Amino acid sequence: MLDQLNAEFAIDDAIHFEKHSSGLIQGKIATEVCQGSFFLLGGHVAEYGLKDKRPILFLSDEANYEIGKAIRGGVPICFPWFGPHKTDDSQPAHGLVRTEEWNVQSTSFDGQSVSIALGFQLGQLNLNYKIEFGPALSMALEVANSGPATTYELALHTYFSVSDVTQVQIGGLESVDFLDQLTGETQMASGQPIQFTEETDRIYHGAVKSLELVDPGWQRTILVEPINSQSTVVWNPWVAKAKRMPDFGDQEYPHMCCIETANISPNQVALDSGASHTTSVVIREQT
Ligand code: TA6
Repeated sequence: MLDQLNAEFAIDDAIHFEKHSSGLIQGKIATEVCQGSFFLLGGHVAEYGLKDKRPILFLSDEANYEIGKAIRGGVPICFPWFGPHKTDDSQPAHGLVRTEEWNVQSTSFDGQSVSIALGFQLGQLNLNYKIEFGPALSMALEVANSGPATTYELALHTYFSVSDVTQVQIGGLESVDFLDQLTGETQMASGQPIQFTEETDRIYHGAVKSLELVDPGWQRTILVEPINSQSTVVWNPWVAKAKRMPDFGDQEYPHMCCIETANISPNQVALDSGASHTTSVVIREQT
């Protein structure tokens, strides 16, 4: 399979496929502007950073790499539901597609950016995932419905690498109300940038044009531009939850936070028969 993938989709030194130490197939990207990688498992973007600069995405040293399990870090895809299943607790958290192998549909290279299209068919829903590794990381997940009208939730569950989570600020959500997932209560807009002082697990409901993750420790700002997203999730597990996650180091929580581009109930996506919807995000280091 690896030889066939490289024969069909590898491009010079820009993108090729290799077997990860776990045996999973990994796409590796290296260009004049950036480096990155993704796994066929879960259509999972795992790494991204500008050339010769710190990684922008976080990847746990304790992550699992096996079919049937989600990789801890990078950008897991939560679909067709977010979080626990609403009615059937025998179902896995965050849906059915982040633990299955996706297929490669196309690759291209324009001299600066590498574009990859991955696909997954989940019943009547055809997922077409366009990823671009370049001066920015852009991810666009189109869902096309070939069956009766239906609804779904989706999250591009992006893990960001930070110097010290107690020092960072997230701007852009100051005027948006949020559901505190830890208490189940809806909180009014804070009017302030988000800072982390404890376990934080919030779903902000409302479209935003752009967010900024300001990291004074590494003197950088990461810009996050959601498109067709009505929900944003902000998460850090902090001390106790970090200890409860076997695929996450106890001392990793200070070095990450999640800003997730999503459409989550009551902002789930409703798709008529024959319709499609694309949820996208563009992530770039501010220069
Ligand atoms: O996005 C935040 C969240 O829903 C948290 O509640 C936490 O469970 C996190 O996702 C990770 O979930 P996972 O199933 O990947 O361990």
